[in-house]
Amino acid sequence: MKLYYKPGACSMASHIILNELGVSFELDKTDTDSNTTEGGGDFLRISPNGYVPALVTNDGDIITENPAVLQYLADLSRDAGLAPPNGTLARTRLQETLNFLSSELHKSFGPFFSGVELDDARRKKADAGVQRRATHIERSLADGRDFLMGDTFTVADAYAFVVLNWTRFVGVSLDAHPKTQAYVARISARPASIKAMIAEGLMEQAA
Ligand SMILES: N[C@@H](CCC(=O)N[C@@H](CS)C(=O)NCC(=O)O)C(=O)O
Repeated sequence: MKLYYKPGACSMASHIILNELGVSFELDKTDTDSNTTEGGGDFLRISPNGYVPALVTNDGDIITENPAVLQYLADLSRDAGLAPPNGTLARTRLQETLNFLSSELHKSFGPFFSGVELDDARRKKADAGVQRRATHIERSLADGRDFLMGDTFTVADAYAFVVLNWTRFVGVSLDAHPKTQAYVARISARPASIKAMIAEGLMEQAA
């Protein structure tokens, strides 16, 4: 398998899951401005919409869109328990959460990454958008659960972690969401997350 990624971008969720699975895979660093990749390909031939993640499977199929890539990876190993079985209510709940992460939480960061300098009013509005979605995460964790779907780590946690971690880079505070802060620290400390962050240059290898 090959994962097209950008350092620290949403594609890092799939990178974390590949590490969790312990399967062999290649990475190809992508520049979505020039649509080129370190491997030398024309990225638009891989992902015509020009964004990561894009996963090339061992059979040569190309999968895009975070919720689809993450569920494809989870379904490679029932034993890894990264998603409940298809056809169950628990799987529908996971899909509900992945859709929230993709279309609500992830997209609420759009203004910060638009390339346009945000004036105070726009920054405040963008911050409020993230806070509103973080409130939903905080509510989901209110019963003391360790992970978004309950007691078990799933692909939703990798995606939520990567997106919530962007708050550190864009200057959004999670202080109003203490359970969410602890959750981010918890997922960040997983060996698979640390390995992905080191490989993508977000973290230094411990001496
Ligand atoms: N709907 C897509 C959105 C993916 C996305 O927003 N990718 C960002 C990185 S987090 C990207 O590659 N942006 C570059 C661009 O849009 O040019 C998904 O869920 O996979």
